[in-house]
Amino acid sequence: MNIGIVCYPTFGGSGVLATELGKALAQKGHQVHFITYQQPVRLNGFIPNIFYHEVQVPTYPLFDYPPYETALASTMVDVIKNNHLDLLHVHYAIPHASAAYMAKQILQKEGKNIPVITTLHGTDITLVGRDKTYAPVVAFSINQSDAITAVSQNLRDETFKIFPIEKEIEVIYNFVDVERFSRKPIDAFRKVIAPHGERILLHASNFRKIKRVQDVVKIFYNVQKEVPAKLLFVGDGPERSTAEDLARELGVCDEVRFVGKQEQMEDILAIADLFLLTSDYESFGLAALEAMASGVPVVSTNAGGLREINIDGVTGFMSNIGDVASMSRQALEIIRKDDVLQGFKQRAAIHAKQYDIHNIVPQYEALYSRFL
Ligand code: GMT
Repeated sequence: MNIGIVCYPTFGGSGVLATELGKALAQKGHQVHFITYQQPVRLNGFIPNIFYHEVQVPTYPLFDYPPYETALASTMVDVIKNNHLDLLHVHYAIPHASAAYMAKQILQKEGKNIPVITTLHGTDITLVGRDKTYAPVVAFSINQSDAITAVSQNLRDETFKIFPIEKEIEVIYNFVDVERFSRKPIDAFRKVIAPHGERILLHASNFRKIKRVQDVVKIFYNVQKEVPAKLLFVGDGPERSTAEDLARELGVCDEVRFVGKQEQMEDILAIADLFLLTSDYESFGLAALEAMASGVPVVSTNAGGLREINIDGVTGFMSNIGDVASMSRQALEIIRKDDVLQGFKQRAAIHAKQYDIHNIVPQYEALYSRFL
């Protein structure tokens, strides 16, 4: 098949998932065309049947806001026509679903039908998408898609609650390349972070408000009082300085390290003992799944789709949003004793296998086949 993928090229989960999907499809022999404004972060190295088309957004003195959506729709039309694409798979509804609708209409006038599949990822529905500045366009363009998928049952249900959706939404869970994330820890790296064998706690995100990174610092503060530990923060974003300030205020900033945005998550996860995800909402929590695939148990909130992937008492624990005391107790229960920690690690790794790339990618291929 000849597939167009539209996504955000950044470190966010939707872009990561879309890029990994494209790479997996290319490995299976499909031609994949990425259409976005920047080379996706996980699209590294040369793969012969992957093509990258950059959306150029020319500026003009009249434009206070250069019209990206128009440039994207025009690029879609160009790429679809010149590369004979069979279908377009857009990730994250805003503005990808409406740009795809526009491209579809333009091509229809020229006698070409291009099926559009929209995958909903989370905040495009539950946070940004429902805002009245976007909602009518989001609802309309989702309804115009030939197929709609959501990355968890929770997100599917939320979408039906928030928007008057007229079509079925299929759940295709996010996936992880289990083999890639089953790395052995690099001892030298572990020693740099935890020179005295301290437990390593980890949080990775875009540091937006919804992630409640202050809760991560508070949990770590409680944990390190009882068990020697270090905290690694991966990623960057608006709340990073809040987390730094709090770590300083609580006197733990020497035990906390911010390593910024990282591409080699598998090497970092390989040295971690516990992943913390304290979000107000996660449609899925891809970062938590990558942690589990690396054999790292997860202490998280029970928000949104996290209930579907983190199994309480098996792969980690869950608590109500903001219940720092409970999450601190749970973290300690997991990391205090070696044998308990090993049990959680093993079960997390086993559980992640059901979301392996080899199980999920064929579900997308089956969906695509329906439109050919
Ligand atoms: O977590 C974010 O804020 C980034 C966001 C994105 O669109 O990149 O992530 C969303 O999509 C991921 C991939 O499907 C999910 O794993 C995340 O749970 C989801 N984030 C939220 O729902 C807040």
